[in-house]
Parts: sequence; C-alpha cells; structure tokens
Amino acid sequence: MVKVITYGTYDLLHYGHVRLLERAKALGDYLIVGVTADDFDKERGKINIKQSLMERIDAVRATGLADEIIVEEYEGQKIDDIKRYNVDIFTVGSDWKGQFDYLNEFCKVVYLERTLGISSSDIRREKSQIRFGLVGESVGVQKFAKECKFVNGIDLVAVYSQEEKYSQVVECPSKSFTDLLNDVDAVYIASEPSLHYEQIKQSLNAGKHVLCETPIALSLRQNQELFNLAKSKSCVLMDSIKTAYSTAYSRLLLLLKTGKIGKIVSIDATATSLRDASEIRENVIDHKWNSITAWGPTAMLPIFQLLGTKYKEKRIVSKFSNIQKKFDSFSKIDFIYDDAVASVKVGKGIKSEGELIISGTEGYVYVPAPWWKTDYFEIRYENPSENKRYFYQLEGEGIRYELVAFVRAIESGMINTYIDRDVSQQISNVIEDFYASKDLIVLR
Ligand code: C2G
Repeated sequence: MVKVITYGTYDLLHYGHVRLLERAKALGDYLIVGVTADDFDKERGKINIKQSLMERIDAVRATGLADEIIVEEYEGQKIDDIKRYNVDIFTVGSDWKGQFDYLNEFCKVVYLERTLGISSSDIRREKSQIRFGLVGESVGVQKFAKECKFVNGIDLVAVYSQEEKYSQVVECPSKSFTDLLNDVDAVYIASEPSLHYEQIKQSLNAGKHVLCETPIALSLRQNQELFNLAKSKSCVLMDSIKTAYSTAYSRLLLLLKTGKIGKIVSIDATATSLRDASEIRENVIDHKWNSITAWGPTAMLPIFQLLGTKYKEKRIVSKFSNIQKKFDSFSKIDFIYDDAVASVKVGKGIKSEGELIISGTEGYVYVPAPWWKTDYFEIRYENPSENKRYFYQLEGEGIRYELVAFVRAIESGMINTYIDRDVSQQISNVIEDFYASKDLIVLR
C-alpha cells in the first residue's frame, strides 16, 4: 500500500483545495491530510483564518478524499509524521516548490500544479471589504497604515490628520474629519485624548465602527455614554491597547487564571520612555499625551484584568513638568484591594525598567522590558529548576492581531472580549480622578 501525506490550512475550502486532494489521492492508495492548528498558522503568519480548526477538518472530511486526518501543530512535525505513519510520498501544491526538498531524505516529494485563479485570501477579501480610515497625530497612524496590509477584509481608504507627516500615508488625505467619515465604514482614532469623546460620538452617530487609542474618554460618564451609544447603533467600539492582543500577554493571563503562581498578591507594572524628554524639560511639548494618558492605560490593563476593577482605594503620586496643563512627567498609582496590592509607574520624563512583575503565593511572573509588546515571559519558583519560559511569536507589536480582532468583531457583531467594558471604564475613571486631583499627591 502506497501512503501519501499532504498538509494545509484548508480555510473556506474551494475547488483548488479539492483538486489538490484528488491528485494527492491518485498518487497512492492511502491519503493522510494534515490540517494546520490555529496557533501553528498564527506562528507562520497566517492570521486571517476565518474558520476554526474543527470547521476546516470537517470540510476536508466531507470531500471523502482523506483516509485519515491529523492536525499539524509544530514546525518540523512533517518529519515526525512521515516516519510515524511510514509515508511513501509527501505532496503539496507547486506554490511551495523547493520548500520541502529536505523531506526527500525521508520519502518521495511531489509538487502538484497549483490551481490558478482561486485562493482562500481572495475569498476572504470578497466576503468583506471594510473601508477603513485613520485619524490623528500620533505614531499609531503610521503603524496602523503599515499593519493594515497584513489583514484581510479591510481597505485603508482615508486618513485625516492635522500633521503633514501622518496624512501622507495615503495618496489624498481627507480634508476634514466629517469628509473621512463619509468615505469609511470603520475608523481608528489616534488623536489627542481630549478629542476622543467627540470624535467617537460623531463616528458612532454616523454608524461607523470605532477602534480608538486608549483612553477612549477622560471620564467614566463619557466612557459609559459611548459604549451605550455604540450598542444602540449596533456599532463596534473597541479600546486600542495593542498589548491585549499579543499572544504572549493573552496566554500569560490564561496561565495565571489557572493558578500557576498560586494567589496573586502583588502586581508591579512600569512603562516609561524618554523619547520626548527634552521637549518636556523645555516645556515645548504639545501637551496632548501626558504620561498618565500615554502609558497609564497600558500599565493598568494587567492590574484590572487580573485583580478586577473593585479596588478599595488608590493613590496617585505625580511629578508635573507643567502643572497648569496637568502634564505629568511621572506618575505612580497604587491600588489597594482587599487581598492584594498593585502599583503602576509611568513616565515620559523619567527612565525606569519597563518590566511587569506579578507576585503570587507559589511563584511569580517576570515579563522583561518592554513587557507591553513582549513575545516572552518566565514563570519562576522557589526551586529554579521548576522555572518555565514561554515564547510566542509577535509580529508588528500586536497591532495586526488587534486589527484582525476588530474586523472579526465587525463581521460577527460579537463584543470584543480582549478588553472588557468595565476595564475600559475604570481606566477612564482613574484618569478622570487624576485631572480632578482626586486621590492625587503632587511632588515638588
Ligand atoms: N492549493 C492549490 N491551489 C489553490 C490553492 C491551494 O493547489 N488555488 C493547494 C496548496 O498548494 C496546498 C493546499 O492546496 O497544497 C492547501 O492550501 P492552503 O490551505 O492555502 O494551505 P497552505 O498553507 O498553502 O498548505 O506546510 C505546508 C502548508 O501547510 C501548505
């Protein structure tokens, strides 16, 4: 019996896939099909898959061409499988020509002519083309313009910015925010925090979906009003904190919720950058993004996601470079819970170690700087031999995964579960108290 094996994602199964399977089957007597697991696809850059692994397996099974179906989960698994299943022939489409010649050492390698004129990504693009616009004057506009290219289902069609260097990311920038809204279905807002509320409100009232750089509002009431408005308009409103969408960070949260370090007693999150320090010192910086709005939401995210938002009290200690404009060059926020404590240190006028340390009754988590865009973390125990290290590929600082989540939320109408509504609202609440000098101690 001649055993043949082939592998694929098989997303939105189409006749190109079926023709490949038919010809693979014809190469021998028994065909094994390896369907790729979600994580394996993500690792190798395929982040736009629409169907779950089970849906893709069922579709391959329904062709009746596979004698056996397995799941491909890791790099190099093909060698294991060829040996384990005693395979005679490995085959794959000609788009992979040359990529699997190394398998000649273990079995015969056959590249079958790829069927022209059809692909899963074309089908994905036809399924939904969301016209996307970028707004604002922060580097996020440039980053998102770059990252859009990796995400099926969105077309960057408009940009509105008050600064030349950002509006240049498209051929013809919009002349006004209203003009932009007329041309899009969804918008990413990275303007200064004080503009977010009005711009989100105008977007939602125009029936547009919104992904807004956090904080989405500078007060709890405004935040609640915006989420209610989004609901009433059946529009998606998402907080943009790229950390929440990075695989390493989201897997870390899951591991901690399983009790990997016992009960969490303390969390310390630090995020600083001296990028604008000279302007801050000379007081020339445009006071759009102070420390607490630029870094506060990101640093508060793990605290509210792991300990919840029902802390008993908080204390904000800030050093101001311009107190009239409430520009803090450094802020430290302590949150006291019934059974835990958490501390956030953020600053655009100081430098510190940008690490995240989560302390538990049985061990602790160490996430090295820059933890907010990490692909790596360690879980450490009293006995170092029990320490575990985790690595998860992170492309584009997590922005493309954030965009995939935004597109999925728009297509499915499902609420985005990466950043719960109460976390977003608590972030706005803390920032509101900062501006109202509530729970605030000012350093000289
Ligand atoms: N294919 C084809 N013609 C098309 C599209 C795909 O012959 N128009 C073939 C591909 O060459 C591949 C199989 O169908 O052999 C599955 O294609 P995909 O689902 O796109 O998965 P891909 O990542 O290309 O699979 O590690 C090997 C890869 O997993 C191969």
